[in-house]
Amino acid sequence: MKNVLIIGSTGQIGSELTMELRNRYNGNIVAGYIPGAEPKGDLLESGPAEIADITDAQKIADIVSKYNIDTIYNLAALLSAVAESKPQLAWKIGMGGLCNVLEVSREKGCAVFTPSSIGVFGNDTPKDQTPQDTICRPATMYGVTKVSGELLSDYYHARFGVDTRSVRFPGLISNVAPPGGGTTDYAVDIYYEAVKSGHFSCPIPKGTFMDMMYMPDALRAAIDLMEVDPACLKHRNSFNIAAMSFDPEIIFNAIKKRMPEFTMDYNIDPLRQRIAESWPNSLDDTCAREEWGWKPSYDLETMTDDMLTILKQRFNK
Ligand code: VAH
Repeated sequence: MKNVLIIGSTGQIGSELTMELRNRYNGNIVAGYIPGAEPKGDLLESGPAEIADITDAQKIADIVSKYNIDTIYNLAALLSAVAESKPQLAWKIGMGGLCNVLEVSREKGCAVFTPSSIGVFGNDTPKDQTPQDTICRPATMYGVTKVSGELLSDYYHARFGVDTRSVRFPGLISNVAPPGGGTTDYAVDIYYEAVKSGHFSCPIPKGTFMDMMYMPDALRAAIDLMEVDPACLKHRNSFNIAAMSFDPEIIFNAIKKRMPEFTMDYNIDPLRQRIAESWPNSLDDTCAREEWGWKPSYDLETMTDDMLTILKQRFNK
């Protein structure tokens, strides 16, 4: 029986990952949260929940012991744009928190999934079909925490045998919990505005391509990687995974094809523009495909159909 702790269970990934894990496994799937971000509705009623502040190592250890946790999904992080406004807090949560999770896992024998990001790449990285193994000199604190997290997680595997695994998520698009403070979040906001107001002011310039992925594919990637036989893995922290790459014009036109009245203009956010332009245009995810069978199910067309259908139902449009 699998017992899992999700730290950050009420965030954009955690709110859906926790439910997916509860649907798949019949053990203790514990929703870890912090005060002020309590689980609600199905997330609260469908399984155990505990306050799990990643900066409190003893609390994490107590939860692991109480529920006999064998796997930790560590989703606690400040996203890229917010992290630029609070770099010290981003480091404290991203790296101080990861140190706590890795130490508890070393002592208790837990496997650990900590998402990385295309944010590990910087202006010196090849932008098109970015390789799995390449230069990672990010220009953001978010990227610094993610590349440092990859290195520390690989160290804990090599030095102590902790089963650490990770994927480099592109921008994630979802319709459950809204994202908060990311550079790619325009690709979520555009769908909501198309349905709610019919107009979107885009903070990212035309021609700025970034890798993106629909949340159902992201959840499957995380779970599939954690379930695969470790003997298959040549890499661990962290795998490039990819699904689609687009700029604001392409996603706007995909929506407009379905909603002809939809309009968009640009109101550029210089910070998000600087961050977005430092990230790749597209990733090479051959290693994930070869080592653990990664393959996306959604492309821009099928994601747009699904997002608009769900949001129109939600907002009675
Ligand atoms: C962000 N959504 O924009 C996150 C993600 C690749 C981007 O890490 O910060």
